[in-house]
Amino acid sequence: MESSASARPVILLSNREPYEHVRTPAGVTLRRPPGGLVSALDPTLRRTHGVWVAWGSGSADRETADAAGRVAVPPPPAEPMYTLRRVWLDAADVEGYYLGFANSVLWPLCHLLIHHLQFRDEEWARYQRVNERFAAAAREEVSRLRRAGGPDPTVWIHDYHLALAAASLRGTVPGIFIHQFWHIPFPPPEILHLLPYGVSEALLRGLLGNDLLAFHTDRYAVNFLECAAQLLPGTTVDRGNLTVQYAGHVTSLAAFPISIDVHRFESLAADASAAMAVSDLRRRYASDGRQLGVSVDRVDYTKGIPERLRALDLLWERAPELRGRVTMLVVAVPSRTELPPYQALEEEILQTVEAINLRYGTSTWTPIVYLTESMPPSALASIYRAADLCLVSSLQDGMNLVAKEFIACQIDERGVLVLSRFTGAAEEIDGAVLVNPFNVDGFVKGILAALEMPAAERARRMHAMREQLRLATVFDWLNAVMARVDAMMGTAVLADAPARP
Ligand code: GDG
Repeated sequence: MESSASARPVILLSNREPYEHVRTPAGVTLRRPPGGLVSALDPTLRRTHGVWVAWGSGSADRETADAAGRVAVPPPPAEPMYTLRRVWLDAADVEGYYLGFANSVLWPLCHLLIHHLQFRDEEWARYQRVNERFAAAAREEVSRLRRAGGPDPTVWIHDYHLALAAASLRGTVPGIFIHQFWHIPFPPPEILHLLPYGVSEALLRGLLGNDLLAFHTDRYAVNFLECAAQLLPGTTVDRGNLTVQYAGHVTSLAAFPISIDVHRFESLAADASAAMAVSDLRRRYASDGRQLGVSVDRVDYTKGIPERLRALDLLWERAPELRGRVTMLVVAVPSRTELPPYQALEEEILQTVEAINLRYGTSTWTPIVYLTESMPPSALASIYRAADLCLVSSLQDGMNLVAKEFIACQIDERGVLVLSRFTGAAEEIDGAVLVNPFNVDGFVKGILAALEMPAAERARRMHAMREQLRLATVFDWLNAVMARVDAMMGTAVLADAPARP
């Protein structure tokens, strides 16, 4: 249907770009971020010949784009299908907008880890300016597409880096449908209230520029609604319908739990080379009845990595008979390494791993195998498939895709998922062993329950989780968002139509 949102060009705004050009000794090469989100959104942009507006972060991004920062993607030899519009940030922008306000204010605040919160006026000012620049780029792209004729585009903004873009666009591009997906938790009012006067209001006003504002769970949507009700004078909220009215405009709130490309992970795990890697991993780490535990994270204080290591330490201290019975493969890829809390965390993890290995390790057993190199998805899939248990211990996590990747790759249905109850995934998935990472004794009990779980019970739970996941892939998520946009645009058109006699 020509007028449906799914047929309209999408102008997508996100901090990270889907194609990055980097200069290497061998010349300019193209890099694609490994995440499932880009692979899910890319087909939508291709199908609708849309525009992706993002920070041009690659070292060769400028020389591969035109004067306005546009580059047709996918690049040759593939047939170009949509436009990547790069937004240029200088070092001070990256410092203030990205490392500063986005990752040292909004990130800790939304994850309720407020001792990491570092607010600075200059960074807030940069954040505002960069958001304005993203909005200006999107505005130009809307005008360009409108001049070219065809159906009107919709604008889809992603995440906490761009909290102010929607209101800026709404004020200057009338009649455009704008929606945003917030990938991390949204905090309750007393936490958002910790921001200086004016800042929380500005953030709420920015997000209320959206027609639809979506989160992973109802809980985050309700938190947003309560923040608007309590912290932004002049709002009218409807708790039943999850809407917020402000300055004559209504924003609908919704929950769409994100997922992964389940089929891709299943295929990677079932591949012949994966089968070889799995036998190799099991021979090395899980022979003679020994179990293999895994964890995969970006090194981030929200992921509860030290808490996980402390629980393992306590497990081996209290149950000496389990020494040598389980090996833990910890994949922890450094991220945001420019920021001091992330550097300190990396150091803390390394020291704790070394101390545990020194305390319990023997000539034939290393308790924790610590891997910090980013690995290709095929290697991850083998690790997930080989594992007897997977530990996800986030202190707070919007969704957590690792939990879903583990389930998808468990094609032998031998593994147990030990999952923090503070993840969006825990609110959706039925069949994991839920733990509270702040309660070390309970966490140890959870790991013990997983280690001792009989094979039949493991298979039953994993089978159920795999079935559930197959019905909720990232494409289902995408379709659900688009269907909601369609429904809302249909409603808007009907509301504007003259009354029939
Ligand atoms: C945010 C929210 C929400 C990790 N190491 C490697 C690697 N990874 C991949 C994993 C997974 C991804 O990184 C991490 O995703 P998460 O969902 O766990 O966490 P965030 O990065 O914090 O993502 C989160 C998500 O947005 C989506 O909305 O679920 O709550 O915080 O896909 O596999 N991938 C590869 N090699 C590695 O070494 N290839």
